[in-house]
Amino acid sequence: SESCKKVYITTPIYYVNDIAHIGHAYTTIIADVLARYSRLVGYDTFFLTGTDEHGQKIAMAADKAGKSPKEFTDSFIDAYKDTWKEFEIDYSHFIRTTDEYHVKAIQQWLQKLIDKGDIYKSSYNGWYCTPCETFLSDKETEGAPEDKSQDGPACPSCSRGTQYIEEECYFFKLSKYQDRLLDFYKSHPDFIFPQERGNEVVSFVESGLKDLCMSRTTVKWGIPFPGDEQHVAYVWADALNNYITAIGYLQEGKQAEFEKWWPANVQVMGKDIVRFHAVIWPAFLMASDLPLPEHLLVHGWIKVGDQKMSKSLGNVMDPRFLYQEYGPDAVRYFLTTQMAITQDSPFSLQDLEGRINSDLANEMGNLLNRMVTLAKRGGLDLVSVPADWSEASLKLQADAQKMVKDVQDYLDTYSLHMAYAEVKRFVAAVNAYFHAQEPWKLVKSDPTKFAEVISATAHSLYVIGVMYWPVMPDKMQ
Ligand code: ME8
Repeated sequence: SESCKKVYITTPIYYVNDIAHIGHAYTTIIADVLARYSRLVGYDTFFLTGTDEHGQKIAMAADKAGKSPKEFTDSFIDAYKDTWKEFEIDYSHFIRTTDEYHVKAIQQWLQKLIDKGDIYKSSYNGWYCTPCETFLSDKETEGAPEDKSQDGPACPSCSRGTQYIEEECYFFKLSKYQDRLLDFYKSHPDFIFPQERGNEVVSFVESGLKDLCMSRTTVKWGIPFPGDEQHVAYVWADALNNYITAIGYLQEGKQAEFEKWWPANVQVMGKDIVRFHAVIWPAFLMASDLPLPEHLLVHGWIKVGDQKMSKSLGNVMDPRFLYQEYGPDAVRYFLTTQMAITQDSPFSLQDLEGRINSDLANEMGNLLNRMVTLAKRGGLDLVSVPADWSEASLKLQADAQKMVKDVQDYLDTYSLHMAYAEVKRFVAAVNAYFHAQEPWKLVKSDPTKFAEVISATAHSLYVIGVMYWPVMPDKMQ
């Protein structure tokens, strides 16, 4: 039955060269809202998040801090977990790519693809962006300098300089999967939300895929390649597979668990990494004879001015400050209901405070307080269901039912801000109802009618509390 349906939701695994910032919190909160909603509906839900700990970028940051890479990444894990706890992130499992089960499974997976002939040894030369851990395509390196010791062309994703690398490496036959990928996009038009992001992916794949370098010899911090320890796995080959190793892939005694959860129903991420998830990841899965995820939910960037908020740009907001200043629920409310997932959105404390004051305090909080205060004044301890509902109350009830349906429809297509705009609209409708009924007059003149108005208002607030619970689990409880 529907209620037995399973739902598997993931976030990206974040690089641990620092503590989490609000961009990471944004993605993780969106995923948590979806996971809580899914549990609320009654689905059997698994929610995965974690950390991406290998690769050149982490190794360089560790070096700078004078620590070994593992000591370095270890030093951030508690802070990550504490931040998620503070923000009421109720994940089912937290994966670290340094976890032994993951390392072993990746080595087995690489061997599987080597045996199949989808991974072969050759050599690579080209430009590399370390902050993004990305090889630039031919098109992206047009106009590269003759002198390879200089910084190369700007990375198309982060705009920073790239470095020339030339080394022996193992390749994955990505080009082999080009046609199958294009067929898949065509037959699954709702694979990527929002659809525009899907169009970009299709034209990228249509422009031609080259085989992907899967190993590095000049980087030491990574998973050793099976049978060739000079090489470590390219960090994305290691990282993307976390989504399957976390639920038991290639681990003894875990086949049933793996088959229960895979494929993922929705994988949440920022638009910076959509190419990895919409091209490389499905190709890996095809090569492994595994089904593809149902949906990728791709959100825009949180910006400061017109720049992306990012650790390497040094303009990040610390979620711990927001937690202390505003508490988790208000921040979750702001991030998931006031920012359109489809767009880049500026983040400002002024906007956040504005929403707290108007939506949460004035509209919802005041309504609740006034209702409770009046109920007490009228001696009502228990909100009972009256024998007769007035026309206005019945209208409010119909409105509540429509709101619930609309929220479900929007959430089914991951339009969080549209969904919660419906709840907000209903809060306004309850306010209008409450004021029009003038219960402060009825409390003396007509106790029966008074009890009915309080009951309708209280029931409406209950519905609002349930619908907002995935967003504000603490306050709504
Ligand atoms: O890319 N606005 O890790 P990462 C919105 N390890 N979201 C933002 C953001 C911003 N300003 N900044 C970061 C990696 N994010 C890889 C992923 S997955 C197999 C490997 C969020 O630490 C957003 O979800 O750079 C983005 O995709 C992610 O953090 C990148 O995190």
